[in-house]
Amino acid sequence: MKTILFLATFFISLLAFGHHHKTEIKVYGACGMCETRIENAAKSVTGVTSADWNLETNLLTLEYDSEKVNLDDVHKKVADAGHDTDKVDASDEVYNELPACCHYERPDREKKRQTDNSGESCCSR
Ligand SMILES: [Cu+2]
Repeated sequence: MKTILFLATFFISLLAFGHHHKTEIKVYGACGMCETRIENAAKSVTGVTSADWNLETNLLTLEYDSEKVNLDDVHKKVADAGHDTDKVDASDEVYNELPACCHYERPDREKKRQTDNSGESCCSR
């Protein structure tokens, strides 16, 4: 039911806005600081009009002009900022430079990771 509603909303917004698209991509993060970082990275792509990341679902809701935006660029920008997406992984260097509270769990990389926090985030609200 939720899916149907979501799809209906999606198609209606396509009709209403033409090149104005809305989509959700998965982006991994851990706290409010991550949220700001992720949203700013996404919005730095020309043509992205709105970016809203949800800490609980890890979904980044994007509104963008499909004539100007290649979604791959958004994935790359977000990964450059240190956050894995469902398409592009952040580099270990950038990830390691994030504040400790932002060290979200990386499902594929857990084995590689040797350091620090137990998974509790220090700055979540
Ligand atoms: Cu964070």
